[in-house]
Amino acid sequence: MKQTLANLQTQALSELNAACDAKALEELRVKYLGKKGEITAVLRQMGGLPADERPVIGALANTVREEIEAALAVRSAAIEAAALTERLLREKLDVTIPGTPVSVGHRHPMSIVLDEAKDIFVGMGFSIAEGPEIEFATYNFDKLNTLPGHPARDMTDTFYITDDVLLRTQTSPVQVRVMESQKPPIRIISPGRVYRKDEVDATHSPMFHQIEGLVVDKGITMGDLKGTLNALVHKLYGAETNTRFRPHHFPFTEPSCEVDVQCFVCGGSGCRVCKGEGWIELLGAGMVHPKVLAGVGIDPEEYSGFAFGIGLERMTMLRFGIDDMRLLYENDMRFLGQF
Ligand code: 2U9
Repeated sequence: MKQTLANLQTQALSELNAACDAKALEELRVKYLGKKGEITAVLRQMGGLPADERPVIGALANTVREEIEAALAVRSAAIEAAALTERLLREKLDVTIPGTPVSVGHRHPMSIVLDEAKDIFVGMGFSIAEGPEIEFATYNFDKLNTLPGHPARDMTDTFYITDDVLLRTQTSPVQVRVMESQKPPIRIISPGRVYRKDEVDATHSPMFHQIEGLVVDKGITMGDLKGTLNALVHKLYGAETNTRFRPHHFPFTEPSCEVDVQCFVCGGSGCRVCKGEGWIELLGAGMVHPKVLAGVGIDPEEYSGFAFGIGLERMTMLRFGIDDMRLLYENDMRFLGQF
């Protein structure tokens, strides 16, 4: 029986060394160490041995079992290591292959120009004010010296919700609300959406955006207005750009003006962008009407102020050379992706 066990060990170790995968190893484990395996078979025959030989054979059988278990573990580790090496060689990772591009969005051209304008005004000490797009007619018109009967109040120009409530036609009611709640000095810009009953074409839309500004303090003059707006134009279109202040009329400012910039494309000689004029109309402005100041409880004898209004769409179109306003609203990524 000793010989049988010795033969079993030799045979098992040689078969284990020849095994080349986990499945073959498991079959060998069952064959030699399993419940119906070879070692168990030897132990079963021990009943027929003389009593003094049994412990000797039992101990030998255990030793053989341990040897086979140890060899199994060694072989199993070797097979696993070989499999890992083979896998690492097969699954080479090429870190130089370009990744899948992630498409990153960016700001709308109007947001780019708005952010730029905000930076310029904040740099000059202005704060940014906002207010409701649905307004009372009093705030949109009466408090801005635009009294009943004025053509701007007409049903054909303004979106009325009721007789007294409307979609604001300008952001000026925001400035009125600020003046009612804050004492001068006031330096604010109010960017936002406004609504007018205009037919859609290349330069009109029933919804567009304005940036309006207001400064109220003691001793504010037309010189402050010109200095501030010239600073804006120089930052936007270059320090060499000339401006032209033409007299105009607005009910809420007196005196009022329109401000043109010398064409930054042709330098004033006349081209497609300035339509041969040499000048481009950019914004409207003026000294806040004394009646508007008095209406919000600011004494026009003590304080004066200037105000201005710019169309953001117009600013954006001039800035990027866009010739049709509708392109700004269509969300066509082929167009928007260019800015
Ligand atoms: C208060 C007093 C006065 C705001 C002003 C303009 C001139 C102006 C237009 C520019 C192009 C509107 O977007 S547009 O169509 N705006 O010309 N706006 S002065 O004056 C104010 C505002 C608030 C209390």
